[in-house]
Amino acid sequence: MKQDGKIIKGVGGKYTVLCGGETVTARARGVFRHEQISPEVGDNVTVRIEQEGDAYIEDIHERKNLLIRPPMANLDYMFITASAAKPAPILATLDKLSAICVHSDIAPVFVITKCDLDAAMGERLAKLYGHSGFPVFTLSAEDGEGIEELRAFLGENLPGKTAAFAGASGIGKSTLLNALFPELGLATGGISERIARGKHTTRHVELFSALGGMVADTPGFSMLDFMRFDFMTAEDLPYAFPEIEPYLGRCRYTKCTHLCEDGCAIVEAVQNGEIEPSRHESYVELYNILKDKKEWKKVPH
Ligand SMILES: Nc1nc2c(ncn2[C@@H]2O[C@H](COP(=O)(O)OP(=O)(O)OP(=O)(O)O)[C@@H](O)[C@H]2O)c(=O)[nH]1
Ligand SMILES: [Mg+2]
Ligand SMILES: [Zn+2]
Repeated sequence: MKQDGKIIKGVGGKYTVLCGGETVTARARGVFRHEQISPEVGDNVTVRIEQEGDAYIEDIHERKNLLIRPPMANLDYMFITASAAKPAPILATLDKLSAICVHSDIAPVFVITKCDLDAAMGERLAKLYGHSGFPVFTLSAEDGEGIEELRAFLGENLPGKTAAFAGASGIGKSTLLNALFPELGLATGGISERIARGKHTTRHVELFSALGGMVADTPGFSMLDFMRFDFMTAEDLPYAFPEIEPYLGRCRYTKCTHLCEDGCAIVEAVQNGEIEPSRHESYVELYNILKDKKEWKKVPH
């Protein structure tokens, strides 16, 4: 018997596939390994269920997109989550993740948690990312502030779609998902006080059905996770920054790289306060990583 479904979890080569209302535990067929494709959470698949009850993923349907971190396929929304404090937000990481999402046709939404700890930082980040053209939610799972607004956004946008919450370890992704959807009962962890870092409490990506769509909790990033960045070419990069795109074509030199050239419309927009300086700094950092790369190379995973 064959059934179509969606992978909601994958641990140690065993995949949980949601087929209709039922879950099936399936293994991947060996053929995927030869093809260097591995099934990922979010994949739409065909499962073959044998008479003895063993189930195999037989086919992975065409993907809309695929991310390495978090390892997921077919995302529509990414809730890029950062905390106002403990651990402090790292803008370069947030900008990398948003660039990867835009490039992959995933709509980024910024969520700033723990605003009870540092409301001013929450406001600063909201202004920064709001000005850069993204939806932003500031909230606190501790006192409930801002949770209803995010729930309303999800109620409107999640039906029929797949979303993930991603960001550094310890910023409160699982705590927030529990506040939004108490029935999930996700494990949450503390913060190591000495270094103010998370403890990697969430170990696996898992998709949950909610509000007529699907939403994933994901393991927090560590400091090293975003070292590589070869998902696109330097030519693609300006299009991965929505606030830069409107200025393209207005620079003095047609081959402008928008780093610091005279007559660069983007550099001018930074100087005029139209583009946020930290966003341009991230653009420059990513450009320098990508500039020697000639063509897009598929990253094995
Ligand atoms: N003050 C405050 N603390 C919070 C808030 N949200 C979460 N926390 C605390 O932050 C710590 C980490 O929360 P988690 O939800 O486990 O963080 P996570 O992002 O899921 O972490 P990983 O699973 O490691 O990626 C816990 O001690 C939470 O109680 C908040 O809004 N305010
Ligand atoms: Mg977690
Ligand atoms: Zn330019």
